[in-house]
Order: sequence, then structure tokens, then C-alpha cells
Amino acid sequence: MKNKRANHIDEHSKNEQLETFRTDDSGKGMTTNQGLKVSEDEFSLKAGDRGPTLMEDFQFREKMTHFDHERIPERVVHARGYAAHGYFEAYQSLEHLTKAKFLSEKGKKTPVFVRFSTVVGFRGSADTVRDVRGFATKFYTEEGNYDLVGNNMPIFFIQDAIKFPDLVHAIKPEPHNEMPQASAAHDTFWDFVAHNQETAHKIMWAMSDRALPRSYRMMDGFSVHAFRFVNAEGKSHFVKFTWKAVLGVHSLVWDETQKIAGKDPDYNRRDLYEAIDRGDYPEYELGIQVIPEEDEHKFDFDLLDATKLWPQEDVPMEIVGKMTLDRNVDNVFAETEQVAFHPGHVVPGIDFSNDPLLQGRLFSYTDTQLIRLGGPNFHELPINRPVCPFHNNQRDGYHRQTINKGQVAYHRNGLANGSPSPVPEEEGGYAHYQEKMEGRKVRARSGSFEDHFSQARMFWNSMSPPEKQHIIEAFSFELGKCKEMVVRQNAVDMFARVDRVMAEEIAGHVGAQQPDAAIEQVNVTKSSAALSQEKTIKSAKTRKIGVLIGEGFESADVQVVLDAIEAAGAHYEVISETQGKVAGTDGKELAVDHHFSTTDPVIYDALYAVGGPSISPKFAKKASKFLGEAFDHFKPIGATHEGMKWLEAAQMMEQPGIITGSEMPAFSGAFIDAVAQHRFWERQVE
Ligand code: HDE
Repeated sequence: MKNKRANHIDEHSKNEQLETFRTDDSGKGMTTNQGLKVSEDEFSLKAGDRGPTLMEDFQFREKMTHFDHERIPERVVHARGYAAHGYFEAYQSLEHLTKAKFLSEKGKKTPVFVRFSTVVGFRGSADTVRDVRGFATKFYTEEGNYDLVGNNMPIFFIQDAIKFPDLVHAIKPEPHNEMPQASAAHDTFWDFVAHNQETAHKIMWAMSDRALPRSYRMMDGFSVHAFRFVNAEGKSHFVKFTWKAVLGVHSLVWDETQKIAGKDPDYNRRDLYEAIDRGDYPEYELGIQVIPEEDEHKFDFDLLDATKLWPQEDVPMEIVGKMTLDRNVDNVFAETEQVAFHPGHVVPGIDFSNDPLLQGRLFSYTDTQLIRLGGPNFHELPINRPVCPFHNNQRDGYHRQTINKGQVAYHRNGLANGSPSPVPEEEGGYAHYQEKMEGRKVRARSGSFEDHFSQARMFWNSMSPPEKQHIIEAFSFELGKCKEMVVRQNAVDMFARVDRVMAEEIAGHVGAQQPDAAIEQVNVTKSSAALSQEKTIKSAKTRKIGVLIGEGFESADVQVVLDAIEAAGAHYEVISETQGKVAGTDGKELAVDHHFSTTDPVIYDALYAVGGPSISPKFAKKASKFLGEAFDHFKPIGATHEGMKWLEAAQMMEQPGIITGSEMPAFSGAFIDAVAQHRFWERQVE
């Protein structure tokens, strides 16, 4: 126990390590990269003030050369990402399952760095596109870095890594015209889907609301693959990991996401940055699902098949810790862009399964860092350095920073007394789990990987009616964007195996034939409660409310509502005709955050319409437009005073999620409750 404490790494240790690399230029004199003081930085060195620039201008050359080399290749997938620092705290010891020290002690804290991302879009693409989200966590443990490189959906498109380049080529913009950006809604992707039907389950998720997260703070993360836990006795269990967002899982609506992509393409990164900045630290609990090795074949799916999840009804989830993200990066390039994740970065007690998708990833991630980060020393970059010491005989290469002392750089040696020397397993050396292997060398798929539709149907069965409707609308959009009718038809026929009625409706929307009567819908009645977002955690905490307000508002009432918003942990922005200040009945002023054109209803979770006695017709028109859009996106709307008149005129009263009234605090309480509900799907929207 004592020994463990001695090794304890608290959440500040990574921060302290990074501190040596951070630099603050404010108040400093300017120098070149060689430390030479610079006396002038606006003009290049010329022969005469109207003459040609001189070759000897080393200052110009250094500055321009550095600029010319400022870009590195973007990630081939997950190019657009955003990250934050934080820590993980174990709720209990998992020593009975794993040797991993960061999971060995209740209350133990480990620093982490998490990068969220979209998959398909280029680095400058919009945040709110329909896509899977990356959720990659680097734990800086005392035994070395452990990377949990997951997604916000628990399964994947394909079963074998050798198909990954095909999948990505199909979904990326088409090569002949480089369109469309950050979207699966085109022919090559759906052609790939229909010809690779193992994609069925993942497509159901990708067409669902999970692909449109309201916030990185409001989505779960999944390891996707089965890994192994190995304990000190050498006993192995299969394990899947899940990050459960403490704020619950919430999504935007499709129309809204497209508008946000124009109004604020940085929507999700801004949300994360601002939340951390104001102390609303995102939190995720870590869930594990564990299957003893001897039960490997007891399920109606193969544990090694990454297109299958482990239903919680069959394999319960245990919550074992919590991650808190409490610090924004100081520099996006140095940290977020240069971080290098790898599912093969493991610690003793965590090992791999034979999932053929995972096995292929174990090759790909180092390879990709070599091209992206320009050489084999990317582990020395500040963000990638382990917090524990590292020693081996690797030397040289691009951008080497370590200055290794001594003449010896080989193992086994006598001149350096055999050091650095391998560490025995009992002393923490990593030893691979000794799985018994047998079989023929084959290029083949196991028969146990061949059921592509049962879990796709289970997912459909688990959806609430509005969620099902969203899936149908998503398919109709995506297939409707395909130019080739054969591509639409093949997809319709494929998904008739998941649900015939669903496929028929989609066919109707996209002008395809009804699926052939011979196509059989898979016979599965099972559902799993955890798959629907309907019953997720609901809270007004951290929600953003737009307050539409004009001169002469009822100060006392408005203050009650604003106080209630803050008391609920939510936030508001004041929107009025002009920026500056707006004054209420008692002369009290509110600072105006936005006039109508610097913001948009799609940016808010809810609107509170107050108005004012002397607002202009233009104000009323704009406010009504805001309310109409929020209404169409099923958002909570609260209205008091003049605000109610706008709702009356637009015939929006008496609908679910529309809260009106002038009695305080009855109104403010009901409004906050509505904000917590997120959306009112039962609302009648034309
Ligand atoms: Fe990745 N993936 N991937 N992936 N992946 C990359 O590595 C790859 C897969 C995931 O924020 C790349 O550094 C293959 C599944 C995340 O930096 C690359 C296969 C899951 C991130 C790569 C997969 C993921 C990546 C590109 C099929 C969820 C972003 C840049 C066998 C469990 C990490 C990079 C970050 C990034 C390869 C499938 C998650 C090319 C070959 C399944 C979150 O190496």
C-alpha cells in the first residue's frame, strides 16, 4: 500500500510536466529563433527604400520559412477535433479483474487528455454534420500511457481492418469532384453499404440522433472492441468500456444542425471550450461490461465482432470511476493536433482480444503518426510524453529531443552493466496474456460473424416513435442525395431486412420501388432499453437560453426568471435590437450580448421571450422569426408580458413545451422544468 502511494500520480503531474514547455510571450522583447533581439519586424531588408529585398535578410528568411512549413498532414480520418485536459478518479479497486494500477485503488486520480472529433470532414469542416464522433482518452498513468481510443457509438461499420481503406474511400468526398464535404449522403458511400452488409447495424446508429450530438459533453463514448482485463493471478476477462455522460445523451435535430453548420461551424468546440472556461466541467462515468473467458461462446453474437454490442440486459454494466475535464488547452496545434493516440498503448492488466478490426488498428496508428508527425520521435512531444520515465536503446531520428548519455545503445551489453534492462513481470514488466492459439492460416471470416441484421433490428425495436421517425427522415435525406437510382434501391432493399415498413416509407420518399416481397425481415423481437435516448438523464444544467428583450421590460419579473436560470446551472444571453444596454421598468440595465444578426435561434437550447412595451415592428418581426424556428426544432419556449403576444399571433400557445404566464415563481419553475426536458417531440410541427 505504502509503495503504491509513493508512485501515486495526481492529476496535476501532467500539467506540471507541460509547464516546462509552456511559454508566455506577453511583455517580452522579440527575438529570432536563435535568440537574437529583433529591432524591426515590419519591413524586409532592401537595397534602398524602393529597392529589391536582399538575400542576406536572415530575419525575413527565418520567419517566412517557418510559416511555409506551418502545416502538417491532417489526420486521414478524425481530422477535425477538439481536446481538453482533466483527470480520472477510480470509484473502487478493480484488482480482482486487472493489474492496471490506475484502476487499483478507490479515489486514485490519473491525469487524462481527451480529444473529441468528427470522422469524415476535413480539418476546417463544420462540427454539426451527421457523423460518428471520436472520443479518444489518453491516461497518463504511472505505468505508462494508456489510450482508450473510442467512438460515441458502441459498434463499427466493418468487421475486418483490411476493409477500412475501402470504407473511408467510399465515405470521403468523391475523388473526381471532391464533393460532398463531411457527409455520407452520396452515391459511393451507399454503394459501399449495400455491397458490404455488415454495415447494417452501424448505419442504423449513424442515421439515428446519436450522429447529431448536442454537445461533446452530452454524448457517451465506447471502446467498441472487446479488450482483456488480466489480474495478478493471470486470469483473463473480456471487457468493453463505456463513458457515460453525466449530463445524459442529447441530440440536435437535423434541420438545426445544417443551419448551425453555417451560423457557427465551431458549435461543438465552442461549447466545450466555453463550458470548461466557466467551470462547467464535463464529466463522464466509466462503465465496464465484463465477460469471463470461459463464457466466450455463450452469446448469440461473437465477442470478437465489432459490429455487435453487448446488450446490458445480457451483460450488465458496472460504473467504476469518473472523468472530469477541467482545463482547456493552451495551444491547439501543440496539444490537440500533435497528440498521438494508439489503441496499442496499454498498461499491464489490459490486453487485446482477437477482434480483427482491433488487430488491424494496432498496426495503423503508429504508421499514421509517422507520416503525420514526421518521424519516430512523436512520443517526445510534450503532449505525448508519459509522466513516468522511459528508457530504451532507441536513438536518433527526426526531431530527437532526448540527449542520451553514454556510449552504449544496444541490448544485451556488458559495458553498461546490461542496462537498460527488461523488467520482470512481477515488477511491472508488460507480459502478453498467454492465450492458447490453434487453427489454420486463412483469409476468411468466421461463420460466427455472419449475422448482420439481428442487432440492427434490436436497435430499431429499441427506438421510441420520434427516434424512429428521425431515422426514416435521415435515410430519406441521405438516399435522396444519391444520384443513381440503383444505389437508392439497393439500400432500400437492404434495410427491408431490418424493418420492412421503415424501408417502404423510405422507398416512398426517394422514388425507389417497394422492396421485393421475397426480401425477409429478420425475425427479432428483442429490444434493449439503454439504446434509446428517450429515458436519458435530463437536466437544465449548462443549457443556453436566449432572452428576447426590449426597453421597458418588467424588471422584477424578469429578474426572477434570470435568477432561476442561474440557480438551475443554466446560462442566458440577452438578445435585443441593438447591442449595448437595455433598461427595465425600475431603470435596471441588462447588457445585451447580441443583436439579431450576430446570433440565431439554432444556437440556443431554449428561448425566453419578454419583449418590451416600446419595441419596434422590426424587433417584433425578428423575435417572431426566432420563436418560429425554436418552435420547429421542438425547443422549450417561455414567454411572459409582450412575449406572449408573439406566440399568440403565431398560434403557438397551448402546445407542449410552451410555457407562458405572469405569475412568478410559478412561471420560472415551469420554464426551467421545460428546459430540462430538452425537446418536445410530441409538438405538432407542420
Ligand atoms: Fe481509427 N484511426 N481506425 N477507429 N480512430 C485514426 O489515427 C483506423 C476505428 C478513432 O483524436 C487514425 O491518429 C483503422 C474504430 C479515433 O487523434 C488512423 C480502423 C474506432 C481516432 C485510424 C479504425 C476508431 C482515430 C487517423 C479500422 C473506435 C482519432 C489519425 C481497423 C473504437 C484519434 C490517427 C484522435 C484515428 C485507423 C477504426 C476511433 C488512420 C485502420 C473502430 C477516436 O490510424
